[in-house]
Parts: sequence; C-alpha cells; structure tokens
Amino acid sequence: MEQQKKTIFSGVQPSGNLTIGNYLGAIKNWTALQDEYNCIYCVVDMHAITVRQVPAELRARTYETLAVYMAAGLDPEKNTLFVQSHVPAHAVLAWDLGCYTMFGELSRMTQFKDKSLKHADNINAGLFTYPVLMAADILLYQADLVPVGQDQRQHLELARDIATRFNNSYSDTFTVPEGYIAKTGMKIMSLAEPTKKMSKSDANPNASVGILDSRDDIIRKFRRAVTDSDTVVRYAEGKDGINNLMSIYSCFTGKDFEAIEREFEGKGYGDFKLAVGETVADCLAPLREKFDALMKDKKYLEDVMKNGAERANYIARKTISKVHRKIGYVGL
Ligand code: AQP
Repeated sequence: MEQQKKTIFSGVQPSGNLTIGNYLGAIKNWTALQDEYNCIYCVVDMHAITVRQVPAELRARTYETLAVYMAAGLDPEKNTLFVQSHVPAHAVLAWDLGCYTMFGELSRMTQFKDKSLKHADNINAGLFTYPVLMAADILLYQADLVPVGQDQRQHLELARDIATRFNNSYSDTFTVPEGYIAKTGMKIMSLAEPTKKMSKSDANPNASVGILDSRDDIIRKFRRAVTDSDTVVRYAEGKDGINNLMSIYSCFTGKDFEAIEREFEGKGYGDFKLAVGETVADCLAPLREKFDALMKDKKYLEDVMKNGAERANYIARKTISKVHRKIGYVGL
C-alpha cells in the first residue's frame, strides 16, 4: 500500500524584492519536494505587516511572490499555493496559541531583537508575536516538515514547543513539525557586509541580489561584492565574503568547494566575481522569462490564489474545530 505523503509547509513574506537568499534558502529547495510530499506554500502577507508596508507595493508584491513561486517551478496543481490573509484561520489559531506561548519565550527570539533595532520607531506587538503566527501557519496544516533557512530555526523550535505544550495539556492535536534544512543555501550573506544575512528589506541595494534583477545589475552587484585582502579563491575561516560567493556559486552550479578552488587556481578575485555574476544571471534568466509571462495574466494568478485558498481553508477549518473543541469553546 502506498504510504500517505508527508506534509510540508513554508512561506515567504512579500516584504520586498525576493533575493537569491530566499531562492536558495527556500523556494529552489521547495521545487524538489513537490512530487514526494504534500506541499503547502504560502505568501505570508500577514507577517509582512509587522513592518510598515506601502499598501500598493504590498499588493503588487503578493502577486509577484506567487508568480516567482510558479516561475521557479512550483506547479499549482501539485502544490497548494495560497495567500495567508485569504485563510482567516491563521489569525484565529495565532490568538489561541498565543495563550500557550510565554512572554519569556518570545523575548528570547533573536529576530525580534534584530528587527526591533532595525525598526526602533515601530516595535509593534505583531513584531513580538510574529513567531506565534508562524507556529499557527505550520500547525494549522499538521505539517510534518518545514523547509526553512538557518535563520528561522529558532522560530521553528518555538513552534515545536508550542505544539508539544498544547498536546500535553489536552491530547494529541498537532503534528510536531521537524525542520528541513538543505545542506547548501542555508544562509546566504549580504554582499556588502558578509557577516550579515542577505535580506530583501536591506536598505543598501548592493547588499542583496534580487531574483528578478536584470542581468547587468546582477553582474555589477557581484563585481562590487566585499571580499578580503587575500587573492586566492579558497574556502577558509575569516574569508566571509569569498566563502559566501563560493556558497552561491556552488548552489547554482552544483560544484563543491574543492572543484571551485581548482577552477579558479591562479585566477584573481575579479575573474571569480565575474564568473559568479554571469552564472547567477544565466541560471535566473529562464525564471525571469516565466515570471514576466505570468505577471501578464493576473486573472490566472487570482484563479491560483482562489483555488489554493479553498484547499487551504478546508484543511485549516478541520484543525480549528479540533482545537476549539479541546480548549472548551462551544461549537455550533
Ligand atoms: N539570506 C538567506 N539565506 C538563506 N535563506 C534565507 N531566507 C531568507 N533570507 C535568507 C529564507 O527565505 C524564507 C522566507 O523568508 P521570509 O520572507 O519569511 O523572511 P526572512 O527570513 O526575514 O527573509 P528576508 O529576506 O530577510 O526578509 P525581510 O528582509 O523582510 O526580513 C525563509 O525560509 C528564510 O529562511
């Protein structure tokens, strides 16, 4: 008998132009999972408003993020692709789970600390309770696996703790999710400050490479990437910039670090940076083409959103009614 497929859940915020960090740490890996797993991929617009967004831009980016998912190879027939705010159960479960999450736990989240520093004028409660909404996203769908970059590991641990706490308080209700972290692309660093994560909301446009950047921009940004005073292309401690470029090159070409070191033996950083830029631009070109075609057909994107929301709502409602029964709410 065929074993039931495991469920995978993940999402990206439409909070800026998607970077190659989002691509290598998340979206690219998702495409490899769509046959083997029951995959649910969300555009997490409700998470995005923890930081101020321009409404028209948020709306446009929501379409774009969905189009990137599909342009990267996610088939809307095989996967449930939807927008978070189209499934109200995310907010409902987030409230419920918030009552099973401790203030101290949320205070320890490093992303909250980082984002509070970055957005000191808007340290809103949503920024603080963000991990509870993320737990709700995952637990609603009884996800077995959550593919996330290294940066989201702490939030996933908290989701596991919340699920376990709820299950122990009542009886088994939630699947306790496991992290699924790909070996490469775990954490792509900023090109301007290679000790910092590459982020789509970085104010410095040269720090990140967008999935949809033009070929010229991609090559130019890699040319300007911060490296070190050494001249040899090799992976070593303290060479954060070069290590990052090698990781990116490795993710796009499938070559390991030794092969990359051999390839650039006797060549300088300039040659290496140009090769990385050209390779990344070449690899992203077909995605860009598909993206442009998809963005011309908004009606189709909306049909995908509606269909995905219907499928997601169906699963989410089942979890919500189970949770509410256990808590003691009156069901009508
Ligand atoms: N630099 C990165 N390297 C590897 N993976 C990354 N991810 C993000 N940046 C990198 C992964 O992309 C997924 C979606 O992330 P998100 O949009 O939910 O939020 P984020 O992690 O906060 O991403 P950004 O780009 O840094 O967004 P902003 O600037 O808006 O905060 C996640 O799986 C994440 O691990």
